[in-house]
This record gives sequence, structure tokens and C-alpha cells, in this order.
Amino acid sequence: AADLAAGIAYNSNKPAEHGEAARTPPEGVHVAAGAPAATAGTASETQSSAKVGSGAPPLGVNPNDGNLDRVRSDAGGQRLTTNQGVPVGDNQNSLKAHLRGPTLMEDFILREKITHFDHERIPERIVHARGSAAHGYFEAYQDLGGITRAAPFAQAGKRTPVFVRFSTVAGERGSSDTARDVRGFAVKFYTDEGNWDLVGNNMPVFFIQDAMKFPDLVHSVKPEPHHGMPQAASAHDTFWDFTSLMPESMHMLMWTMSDRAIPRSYRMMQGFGVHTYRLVNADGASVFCKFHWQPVAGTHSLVWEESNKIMGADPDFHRRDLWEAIEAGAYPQWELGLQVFTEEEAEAFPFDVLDATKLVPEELVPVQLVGRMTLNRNPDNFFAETEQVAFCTAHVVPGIDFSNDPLLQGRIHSYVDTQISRLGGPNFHELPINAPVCPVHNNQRDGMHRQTVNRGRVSYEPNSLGGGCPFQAGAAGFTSLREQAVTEDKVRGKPELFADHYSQARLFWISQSPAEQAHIVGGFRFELSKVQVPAIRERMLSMLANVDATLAHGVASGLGIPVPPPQPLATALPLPQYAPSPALSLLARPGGQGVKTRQVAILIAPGVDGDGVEAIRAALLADGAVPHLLAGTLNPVRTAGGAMLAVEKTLENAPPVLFDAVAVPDGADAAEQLSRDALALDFVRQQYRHCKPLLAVGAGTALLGKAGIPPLLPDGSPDPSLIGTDPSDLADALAAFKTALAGHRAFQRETDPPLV
Ligand code: HDE
Repeated sequence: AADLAAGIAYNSNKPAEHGEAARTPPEGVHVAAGAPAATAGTASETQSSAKVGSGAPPLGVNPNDGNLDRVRSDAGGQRLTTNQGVPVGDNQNSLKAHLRGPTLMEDFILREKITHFDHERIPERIVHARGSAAHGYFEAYQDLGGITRAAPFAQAGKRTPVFVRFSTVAGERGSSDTARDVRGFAVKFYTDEGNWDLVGNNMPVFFIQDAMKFPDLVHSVKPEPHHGMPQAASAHDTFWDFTSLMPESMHMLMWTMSDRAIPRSYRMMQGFGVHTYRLVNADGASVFCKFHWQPVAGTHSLVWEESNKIMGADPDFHRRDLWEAIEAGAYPQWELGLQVFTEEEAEAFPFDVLDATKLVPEELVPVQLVGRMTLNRNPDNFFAETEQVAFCTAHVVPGIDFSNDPLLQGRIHSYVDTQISRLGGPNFHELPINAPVCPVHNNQRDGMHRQTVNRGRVSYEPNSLGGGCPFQAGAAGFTSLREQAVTEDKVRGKPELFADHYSQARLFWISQSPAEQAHIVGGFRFELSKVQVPAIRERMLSMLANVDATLAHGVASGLGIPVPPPQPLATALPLPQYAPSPALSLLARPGGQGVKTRQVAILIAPGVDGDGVEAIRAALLADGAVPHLLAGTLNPVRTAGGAMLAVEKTLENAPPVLFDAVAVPDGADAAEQLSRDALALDFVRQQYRHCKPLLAVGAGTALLGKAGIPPLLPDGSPDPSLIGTDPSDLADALAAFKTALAGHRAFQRETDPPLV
């Protein structure tokens, strides 16, 4: 009380809260935000990014560019205020009747702060709740005016800004990135003629054929409703109960049990529009089209045991990977491919192009590459951008149109509808991340959270008081394709070809390499072994029996039951016999980036050969790989030559599953110490078991011996990814190590069960 009377903060023993120190926090307490990438009114997200530079030919013309700058806020150098802009003097203490008295109702500052906090979560997405996103641009390779008038394809070299969100499907917002699951691949193109959302997945087919079944599918895969388990997993009874009663899901199950469901990185997976869409040109002529995104980094996956362990070690594994690659300037890129075919061609296919459980084999219709997407900027704010972005399949632009795929037709409704509850009303298009970069004018008005201040007295059309504006664009606007009317009964039903549930599941199976096939068997075995009800396992096996006998037997033998008779087919039509499609194997796309962005652990301990460490590090950095020095603790490590090496990560905080490869440098004392550390032994064992490249130099090879790593492959031949070397041959060994790293995994090592 005496302090107060004297005007001194009573808590004078806490200088950080009061007094001079609070007013001028020590350096490092706040970090000034960097300049925003774009300057309002001058250039777009794409055009002015220092990282992108400017392009020629001219970039897309977007008159309202700069929309994000309008709402960017940086607090550097600013004083604290309430939401009403009132400066806040004390952000530590609520207003009380006296020091030990009750808090006063009148404390509007406390109440505003807590009220905002109480409401700062929004409902998570029903599906695809967990995701990560980035900004970038799409650049067209050529003018596609002959087949589509869609703005992004209007001119070779034209750039259109994009925002892309990748996601898992089943897990909740806080779940783990590496669960076995489909990945969402949603692209928002901010085109000159409005936003186009291509809301796809990393697999080209889907579980079901009709939107009518979507709530059932999702209910079956989500945690079971009575006890809320399991999180982010399809390995439970309700999912397999449902799918084993829905043979149309068979093809998609082959994809989700394959390595496609455990990608190494968002940057290393394909994307697909899944449905057949239509492209429409300026004359109103239309062709069918399937969209493909092909990663420049190639397609690569994890192995199942590894992805399971990553869920504990780093649940943000894919989020971090995307973020770090962009921060490091290793911008992820995909080429956009189109499969274009006419209605007449589609009629001759042995499947129905309106059936989302079928793909169009690339041997039947080649994929034509039409442009490239580059992601070059991380969001400023996760909530404002990644969480609030609203993708809707209904968001198409002139030149893109829907097909009658009954799954797509349902989605056209679902996405807009879900945003209304998730984002709190019909004005979600005004959120900065969702706002088009071209002008928006119509007579839609009001509603919750409306921001636009529409001027004038006219909000209807036709009108004379507003000069007839905004006026209809006529032929320049979106016009739905005129489809020829078909006279048939109004029905609930499906075309007969939809009932072929197995031919393409078999096509997928016969197109995989032996290692991929083994992983599919392992995927089914794992999931079905988690199922408790025997009848469900048997029913699933009766479906697998229709796909391939080896597959069915492989899974059945792991479950300890015989293969039951195949499930009766749903159609009597003669079924197509597909030849293998090599494009369906992950191995078809190794990518052209070598070791770029691959994470490599270098295990060090006191007495390590410092020059050797430097040589390994330099060789990896030279080709864009990311070396990390790991030791038992963060204590700097003294090399044999007496230099000190800073340790970046520890064996404890960075387990082996987080790295693509490991190197053990020379140094007798170091090798001796590592050989006594179970974490180090485990490290190299897991690297071996997960088929990753290992490099051991000089005395470092002792660690591999101690860990029981076999020097040869199970068939007795040399293991090209297991590189032991004398220090004098380090240069050659590093070259071999990098070749192995670029090749990703040595699956020839795999045995079932694993040897190490
Ligand atoms: Fe979705 N889906 N979906 N979906 N979907 C949603 O929309 C839905 C389907 C896909 O990063 C929801 O905004 C129905 C296929 C992605 O924000 C919801 C049907 C494909 C994303 C919804 C499907 C997808 C979603 C949940 C069957 C691949 C995440 C929150 C008729 C082509 C987008 C939301 C993002 C999200 C409905 C099937 C992809 C509820 C009804 C097929 C990538 O509206």
C-alpha cells in the first residue's frame, strides 16, 4: 500500500512485469517481422515476391492484387491495445477491489481478452482436419485455348497465384502427419476470372461411387463413436466392416494399403483431380479431362514401421518438411498433366469415366504436361490462412466444367455448405485467403461478419437506378456446357459398368514392383490383424480373392485363416483384362533432384575424425542434402585433432526415423563410445531395417558390426546402400553414398520378418 501511495508498482520485485524493464524489454524479446512480400496496390503475391522475381512474358493480370497486405499486421515497435485500439497499461494484472480483493466486473480489458480467447477455436474440418499449406504460383507451358478458355492456360508463361493445402483425411486437427491415409491435395488458383479450386487427393480413385455413401464411409473410418478410438487410423472394425460390405471400395483399398498412403513428404507425392472434369473452349466445345500433379522431386514413401515411429518422434513430420524446404529456398514443384479425351473415346473405354473408383490408364490416354506449380512462400499465419482457407469443388471458372460423376455432383454441394458452419456464415469468401484477386460485384448482401461496404441504393437486378450494374457478362461469363438431353426414367441407380469392382484393383496389383506388392500384403495384414471380429476379416479376404490369389494368400497366412471362396461378382458383364501399367508404380517417378533436401545424420562422439566429418558434410551440402551432427548430448564434441564440433541434435531427441540416411565417420574413440550406446546401435539398426543408405568410415564400421548389420544382402550379393570404406577412399565412398541416397531405399534388404 505504501508503494502504491508512492506511485511505485507494488510488485517491484518483478522488474520484468513493471517499471523500466517492462517498457523496454531486453533485446531478443521481440523480433521485428520482415517486410511483407508484396506492397499493396503495386503487385501481386506472385509478382513481387523477392523469391520468385518477376517473369516474362507478363504475369497474370489481377487488378485487385495485394489483398493480403490490406490485412497483414506486424506488432514490431507498436504498443499494446485492446481491440478497440485503447492503449493497455498493464497486461499482467486484472483490476481488483484491493490487492487481495475480488476482480471487478468493470475490468473491460480482462473481459475482452478472455472473451476473445474463449471463442478462438473454430470447428475443425469434418474430414481433412489436419493440413499444411503454402503459397506459390502456377505457370502455363503453352496456350491451351484450343481446348479450354480457363484463364491460367491462356498464354505460355502466364503465372497465376495459388494457395495449396495438403492434408490427411481421418485424423483430427492435432493428429499425426504420417498415419496410413489418403492425402488431400487442394489447389486454389486465384485466376483473373475468379477462383478455381482443384480439390484433389494423392490417389487417383476413391472408395465410393456416389455421394450418397460419403457420410457412411467417413463415419466408419473416424474413431468409433462409443469410445472415440482409434485416432487417425483405418485399422479398426468399423472401417473394414463397411468397406468389406462395399466391394466398390476394393480398388481404393489397394492404393491405401500401398506405400502411397505413407508418403515421405508432401513434396514427393502425386496429386489427382480424381473425377472426370470437362474443359470447354471459347466456342463452347468440350472434352473430358483428368488432372494430374507430378512432383519434380519424384514419388517416395516411408516404410510402415518407420511412419508409425515418426508419429511419436515428430507428429509434424510433413508439416515441418514442407515449411523447412520452402524456408531453405528448395521450392517444391509439380508439373500439371492432363489426360484429355472425347466423349466418343470415353464410350469405348472398358470402364465408365463417371465412376470415381476407376482411373484412366496412362497407356490408354497419355498425360500431357501443361504447366508447373511452384510453392515459394510459407503462410504468415497458420489460422488466418491454412485453417481459414475454404476449398470448394463448386469453385470453377469459365473453361472448366463438371462431369456427371455422381460423387463429384454431391461434392459441388457439400463444400460450400460445410464452410457455412465451419467459418460461421455465408461471407467466408471475404476472408483474405479466400478472396478472389479479381473484382467481385453482385447483389448479395449482409449476413454474419460482412466486411464489404457496398455503396449505392441498388442491390437488385434488373435496375435502372444503378445504370443496370453490375451487368450480366453474357457469353464472356461462365456458361454451363449445353449437354444433349437424354430421355430416360428418373432413377436411383448406377450404370452397369460401375459394378466391375475388381479389374482395376487387379491392374494396380500387377503394376507394382515385388517390394511394393510385399508392402501391400503387409498393409492388409496389419490392418486386418487389428480387426476384432473374425467375420470381417474373412469377408475382406473374400474380396481380395477376387483381386489376386497371391495377395489373398499372403494376407490370409498372416491372419492364420484360410482364404474363403471369392465374393460373388456384382456383374455378369465380360470383364476387361488390363496389361500392367508401369506408371502406377512409385518407382516410375524417381524424380530428377538427386539428394536435394534429403536429411542425413552424422553420428559423432569425442575422438571423431574432424576432417572426415567436414568432408562428409561438405559433400552432402554441395548437392543440396541436409547433414545434421548428432551426438549423445548437446555438449560440443572434441575431435581427434582437438577441434570442437557443435552438436545439432541428440540421439535422444532425433531418432533414426527422422533421417533418410546415416554416416558414421572415422575415429577409434568415437566408434568405441558409440558402440557402447544402445541408442547409437539402435540408430544404425533401424536405418538398416528401413532400407536406408549407411556410410561407415574406418573405425566407424565397427559400430555396424556391433549392431549386427549383415554385410551382404539376404541373397548373398553386395548391398549397394551399405558403404564401408577406408578413410583414404572417402571420396569414392561419398559418391556411392550419394547415389544410394538419391535412389532412396534398398528394398532388396527386406525380409519378412526383418533380420535386423
Ligand atoms: Fe472431400 N470434403 N468430400 N473429397 N475433400 C472436404 O470440405 C466430401 C472427396 C478433399 O484442404 C470437406 O472444407 C464429400 C474426394 C480434400 O481444406 C467436406 C465427398 C476427394 C479436402 C468434404 C468427398 C476429396 C476435402 C471437409 C463425396 C478427392 C480438404 C471440410 C461426395 C478428389 C480441403 C471441407 C482442404 C474436404 C466433402 C469426397 C478431397 C465435408 C461429400 C473424392 C482435399 O465438404
